Amino acid sequence: MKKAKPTEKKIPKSKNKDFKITEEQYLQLYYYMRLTREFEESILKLYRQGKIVGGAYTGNGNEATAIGSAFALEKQDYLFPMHRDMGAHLVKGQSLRNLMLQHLGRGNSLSKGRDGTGHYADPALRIYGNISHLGAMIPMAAGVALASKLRKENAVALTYIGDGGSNVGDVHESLAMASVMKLPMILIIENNQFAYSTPVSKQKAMEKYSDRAMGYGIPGFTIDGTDLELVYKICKAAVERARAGEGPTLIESVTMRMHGHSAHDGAEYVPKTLLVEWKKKDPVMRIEKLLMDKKILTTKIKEECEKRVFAELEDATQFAVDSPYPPAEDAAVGVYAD
Ligand SMILES: Cc1ncc(C[n+]2csc(CCOP(=O)(O)OP(=O)(O)O)c2C)c(N)n1
Ligand SMILES: [Mg+2]
Repeated sequence: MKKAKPTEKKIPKSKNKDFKITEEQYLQLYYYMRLTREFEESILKLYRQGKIVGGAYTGNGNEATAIGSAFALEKQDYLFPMHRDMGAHLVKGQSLRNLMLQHLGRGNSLSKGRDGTGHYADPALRIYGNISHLGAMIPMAAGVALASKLRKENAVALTYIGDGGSNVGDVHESLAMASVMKLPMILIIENNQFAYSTPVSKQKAMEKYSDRAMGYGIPGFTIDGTDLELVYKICKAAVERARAGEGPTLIESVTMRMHGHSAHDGAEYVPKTLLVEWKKKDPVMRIEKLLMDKKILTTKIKEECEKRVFAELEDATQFAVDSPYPPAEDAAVGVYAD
């Protein structure tokens, strides 16, 4: 039997850019990393105070993947984030107030209090938040990529799926269609070692999730998802390829789900050694160290950034807590088509 060709690993060369990150961009990235981490910590606190009903998810460990990938998009591009990608919402322009209202289920939230977390759509920002049914978002992204191509919008659709969710049939169908039609779509498989309590070793027979790309005839990469620069550069190359009409890219981002599946899950099934190992690669710590080493970040800039993050969070939290729940008589409004 012919040996399978390994998937591509290096960042593809760009005709016109080397994807250099400017100092200003580095500082923006750092701000989004800190904001995302602190926002999700606030969500956990609000959950424990009984102010959030349902689930409270975090992307702790996944911040570089969410932020680095969304940072590669332009305004006209479409984002379909998953439940670990809060940073992507923020980078694409979603306000902290809207995200807080959404999590607290308020009547003036984007889903008008009918759902929480990232379950909303904001067509103006071209953000279509996670659909609960794992896998169902990928055909949406492929469909939008097709519509956008037909409209000659020059836009790209970026979406994500977990290691577990990647096994759902919809994902295969969408990739089959997107690859043959050369749709401007990018799929990031967030391999965070677990799907709820199921480890990846019980989910796949192949070595890497990116090996699947070969079956679709598209480029596939497996990258360290805690490396913000690497995530950004690979995604920028994939965006460029998609925009040039060359079709989709599959990126496996390897990370660790540092918290339980949701706030109720103590994750006792996760070996502690795994968490200790991955803690050393904490993506927020990594970018902070990198920027300190590059002398882009100073103690003063770091403190200013923290002050800004905490002030913005306080404002958003207060605004959401003070906002009303939806009126009971509106429960069925907007649920069915007229
Ligand atoms: C089709 C489907 N099956 C099951 C679920 C319940 N469910 C929600 S999240 C989850 C685990 C997902 O794991 P993974 O895709 O690896 O993403 P992660 O939560 O690890 O980021 C499950 C089983 C669902 N939402 N949709
Ligand atoms: Mg997972």
